Amino acid sequence: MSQSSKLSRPVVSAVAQLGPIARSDSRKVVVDRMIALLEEAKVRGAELVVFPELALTTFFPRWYMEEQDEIDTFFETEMPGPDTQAFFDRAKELGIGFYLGYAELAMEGDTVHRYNTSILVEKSGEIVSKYRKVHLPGHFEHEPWRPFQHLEKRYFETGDIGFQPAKAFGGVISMALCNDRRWPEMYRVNALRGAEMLLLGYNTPIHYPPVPEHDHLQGFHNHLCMQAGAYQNGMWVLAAAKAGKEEGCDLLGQSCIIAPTGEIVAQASTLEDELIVHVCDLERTREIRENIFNFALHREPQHYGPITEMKGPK
Ligand code: CDT
Repeated sequence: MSQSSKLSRPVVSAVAQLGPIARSDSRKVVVDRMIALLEEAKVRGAELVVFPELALTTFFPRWYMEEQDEIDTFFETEMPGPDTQAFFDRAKELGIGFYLGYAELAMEGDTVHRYNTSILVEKSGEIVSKYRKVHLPGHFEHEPWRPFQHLEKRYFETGDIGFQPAKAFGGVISMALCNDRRWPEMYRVNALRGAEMLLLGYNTPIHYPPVPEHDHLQGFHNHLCMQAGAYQNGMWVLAAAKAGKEEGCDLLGQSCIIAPTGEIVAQASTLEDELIVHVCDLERTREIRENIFNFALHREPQHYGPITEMKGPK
């Protein structure tokens, strides 16, 4: 045991994987399922529950839609709003905080913005931070050759907040959404800003139409990038999937909790609504950060210029 591991800052944390959500499912149907998971989390002692990306609806970027009114039915104009207030209320009654992903329609003056968003809510019910997805995957235009679309680039703007960890749950907590987990810069920026735990939700189709020869690697790549991000930055990573066959599209499960050593310490074993729980000691970040990845001692940022100066290779 290292000296630092004698200290303990536990956060009893849960990841709430959701099974498929039908296009016809109302917000109430989904919120009721999520409340059931909150209640299970309470019984199992959790104080923080992580829900998936775009948790309140089916993963709508799989369809090309021309009518903005139709697209906007998948967005929330307020949070909490009439459909989500019951969820906030129940979480507060239970004394549980949560991470929730949803499609956000934000008005700035007369301008409408649409983001793929997550919020972090403390046990008190207060929204302590908001994140808007930075790495939007997929394509802008309708591509009828695909068996399903991935139109995040069309339906959302790139997030304008960046990576801003917040003080919460007795530590420093950051957020990301789905495709962000594949980008090492996301973990490093959050770690440099002091994040000890990263929360993220995802919707990952097993079939990747542009490179189908990688379909059998979806599960491997999912864990590979998050385990590497956890270890190389000495942070906990908690990842919640929307899983299973949703409107004919198979979505990856494998929701998990990863320790700062890169080890998976809990993993979902179904493609349905499922809760996994682990006591995450935030002091365990020190095993890594004071040793192998002691940033202040070992980083050499004078050699990292292209990371921020260049978008791609010249
Ligand atoms: N939602 C999301 O970001 N999904 C992507 C799918 C692969 S890119 C089309 C992901 O990175 O899992």
